[in-house]
Amino acid sequence: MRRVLGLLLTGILALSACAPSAPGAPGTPGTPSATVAETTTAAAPEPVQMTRQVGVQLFQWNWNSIARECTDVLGPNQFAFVLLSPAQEHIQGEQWWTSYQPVSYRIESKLGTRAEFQAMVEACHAAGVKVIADAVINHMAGIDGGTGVAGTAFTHKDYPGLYTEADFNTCATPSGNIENYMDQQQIQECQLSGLADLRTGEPYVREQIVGYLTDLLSLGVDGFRIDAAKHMPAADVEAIVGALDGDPIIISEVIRGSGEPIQPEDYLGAGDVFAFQFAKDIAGIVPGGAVRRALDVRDGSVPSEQAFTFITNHDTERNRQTLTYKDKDKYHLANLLMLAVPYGTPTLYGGYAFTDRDAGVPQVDGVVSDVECAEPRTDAKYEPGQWVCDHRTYAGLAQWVAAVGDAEPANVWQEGYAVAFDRGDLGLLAINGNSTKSIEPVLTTNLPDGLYCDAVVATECPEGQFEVKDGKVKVTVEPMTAAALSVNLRATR
Ligand code: ARE
Ligand code: CA
Repeated sequence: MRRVLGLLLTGILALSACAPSAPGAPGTPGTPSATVAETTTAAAPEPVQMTRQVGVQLFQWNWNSIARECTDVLGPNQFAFVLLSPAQEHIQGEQWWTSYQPVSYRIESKLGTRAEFQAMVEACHAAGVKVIADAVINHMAGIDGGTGVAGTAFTHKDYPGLYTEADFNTCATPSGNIENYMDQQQIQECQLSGLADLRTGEPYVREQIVGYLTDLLSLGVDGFRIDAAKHMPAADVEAIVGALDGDPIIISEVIRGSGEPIQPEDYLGAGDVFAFQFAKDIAGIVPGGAVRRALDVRDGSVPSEQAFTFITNHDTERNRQTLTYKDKDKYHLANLLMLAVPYGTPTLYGGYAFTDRDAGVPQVDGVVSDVECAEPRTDAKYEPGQWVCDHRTYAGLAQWVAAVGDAEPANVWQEGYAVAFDRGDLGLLAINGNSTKSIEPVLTTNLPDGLYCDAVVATECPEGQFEVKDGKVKVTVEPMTAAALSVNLRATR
């Protein structure tokens, strides 16, 4: 999707507030000016056009808060997209996971009203940021019955005006639930944790789902995360997606399980997939420090263009299958590696601190309160419920990724637990996986001569920190972090 996302964005780019980062715009880091021409960078090329690539999952953020984040942070820093939590009506309750128990397809939830949703999409688009909705279409609720947050009364397999018992699968396991992930039929026709399983092969059910997704498209969303895609035959997902207007981004959630009969590759016909194995492999590499290996990590045979990479998501930070904010500098290093390598479309994560796996975010009368980001902490000692806005830490790197685009690694240098490489002649990144020692290599680089700033810590470059001269640059990198140079983050004096 990397390349495609960039192309799809062109329309928005032309219209939107991302113009300040276009070449030659006033105030843009690295914009050539008269003074630059007079100094050593006279021969330097023009700053390159940014191609937005990095996205962020903002878990359990309400629509108003996402609108504000798009305007203030994501748009100005060249983020490509934001991934939402589910928008449809769901069961009542304090837990975060009520979002994943649909009761109707009305766009009214603890995260906001339909009007707020629409306003959020508009704000994000105005900032040049695409909006990916989380589509829960495999199932409805898991509880016996009740009233949804928008007032819809339901029972486990009866949703008035939408689905009746005949629209749900029955299943031969004693519990009616999936008990064996080696059995394709169970995975797709039994209930996932008691969630009423829709007959997604039936025309009527498909029509309702297509109606729900089409409604979200009419509110402007640019694509969908397909929740629990593994639990629907790939052909069903393809048929549903194929019935949608336009060419929305589709990212299927299919967790790679070793030896399982259903794998992410099966869903590439419907669109893209999340690269779970990438996250797990990076989590394996980081503690040992052998960061060079990150350059070779792939998710099975999922091609780069169809892989959405991430370091953690809301499930894996709870079941600890990946690194999380609780892993402090290791988590930081993992995020840096994901952003540094050219494989996949990187998806950062913003959520909240927790000790109880089920604990949701603060609500007032069933409505989630606005996000207030905690001050970033390197010791991860957040109070449960505090918003952890790590994604903001990578604002400079989101711009770095937008600048280097698809350029391949070059001039790869490695020593001990450190690795450095160019991305074409547009950027350079040096990463230090040693937890105690700094590195200070003199690197060979394709970057043009000039004074550069570090995109790991800066979004603007009033004065250069690293000097590239005649294809060489000396960089200093503290333990467990990186230095990132790009042609768009050069000193303007
Ligand atoms: C909650 C309660 C349950 C209760 C249920 C029904 O926790 O005890 O039975 O409600 O009342 C989320 C939460 C669940 C929650 C559910 C509904 O995580 O705890 O259940 O919402 O409220 C599999 C799927 C994968 C799925 C994971 C969780 O393949 O698709 O399980 N991930 C998505 C979302 C989740 C969400 C759902 C799906 C449901 O990201 O957040 O659940 O919409 C191996 C397999 C994997 C398997 C994994 C875990 O690794 O390879 O395929 O993932 O084990 O079982
Ligand atoms: Ca199913």
